[in-house]
Amino acid sequence: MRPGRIQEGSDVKIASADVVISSPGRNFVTLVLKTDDGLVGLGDATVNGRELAVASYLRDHVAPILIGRDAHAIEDTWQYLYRGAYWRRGPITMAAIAAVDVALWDLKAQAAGLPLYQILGGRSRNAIRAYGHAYGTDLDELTDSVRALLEQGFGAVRVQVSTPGIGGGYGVAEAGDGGYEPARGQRPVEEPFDPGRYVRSVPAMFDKLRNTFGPELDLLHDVHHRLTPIQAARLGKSLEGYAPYWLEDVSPAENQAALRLVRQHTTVPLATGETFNSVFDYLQLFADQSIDYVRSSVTHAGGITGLRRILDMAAVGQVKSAIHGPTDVSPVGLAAALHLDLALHNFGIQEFMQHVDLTFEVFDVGYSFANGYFQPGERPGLGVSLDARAAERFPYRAAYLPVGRLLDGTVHDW
Ligand code: CS2
Ligand code: MG
Repeated sequence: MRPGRIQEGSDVKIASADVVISSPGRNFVTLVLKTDDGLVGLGDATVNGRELAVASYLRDHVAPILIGRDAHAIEDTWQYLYRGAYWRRGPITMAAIAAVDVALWDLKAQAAGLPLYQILGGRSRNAIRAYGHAYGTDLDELTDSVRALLEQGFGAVRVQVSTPGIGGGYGVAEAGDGGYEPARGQRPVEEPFDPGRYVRSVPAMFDKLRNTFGPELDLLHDVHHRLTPIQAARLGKSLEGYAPYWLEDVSPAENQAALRLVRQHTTVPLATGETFNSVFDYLQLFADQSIDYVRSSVTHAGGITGLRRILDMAAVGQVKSAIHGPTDVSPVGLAAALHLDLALHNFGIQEFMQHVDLTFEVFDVGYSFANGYFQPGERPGLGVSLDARAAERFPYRAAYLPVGRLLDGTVHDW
């Protein structure tokens, strides 16, 4: 064997790598890998609002060097794309690597004739607990929205309400709009934010919900990166009596030291990481024990291989998973999360935002949800297939996430 060249391996090769961009309800980028023995593996590469950048990365720079590679060499291919690019990390690169990684895991599990969770170590639990999303423009609307989720069987609910006097508010649908997680329009819409009013309004929301629903219901809240560390610390302290399940993304966490400050002031559990894409984004957070939940998605954190690396490191400090599951992660990305959720030891909870019916005209899924819990299903591999003909009926539509502004017009984190 010549040094530096891997010659051993399986004789199953990657025969083709195609990128499908479709918009059944919202934009999705899907990588379709085929092997020379006829299997088809899928990977999600959707980066909300920047979809075409990942599609080009895959089509122009990854597909040509994947063809002919050993389809079973998952770790080697991950390292080949990560180290081989020289330019490491970042959401576009890591979503592209994730798509390849998940498609290869899908192929390997199909080749074994097993659902993916079986080759990730098998079941560590019977079912996967998920949280749903409730919201309202006022507290009465929010209460009705929570009630509707309780009827669907959820025992954990993310709660978001418009800030009085400002309107809008992260995670709240505007009247008639139908969507509370918008990516819409040829240009971003702009939304106002006022930290003072927001921080004063959140305890009132928790007060109402605890009084209405009692102590058993798990209540989660997403701050969406909008506060300074000291504002976040104050918010956390003011909520302790209501025992939130967590506060998410209290401040922009690319400054990892910010969460150390928040942690010193409050015992409210903290979750972060949906915008992270590498284990290196978490090093200080783990060393400081500043967080309780890892929010990265399979899709944006380098696939099953990348996310598992993060979650194994998290486990050392008893930090648990809370895999990101917004609707901008496709059913392929969600399925990958569910297989990992079932196999992980340090599972915490899974986010479930619920894709619209149109999405399932393109993606046929084997996972299911009932009474607050998911099952990834027993189909071989990920258990998801893509109808390429149907995908053609839903061409890409430019759609952007909103931009936040303070009341004086300063651009703020959205
Ligand atoms: C949100 C996300 O799921 C969440 O917790 O923060 O929905 C996020 O806003 C989107 O993924 C942005 O594309
Ligand atoms: Mg979030």
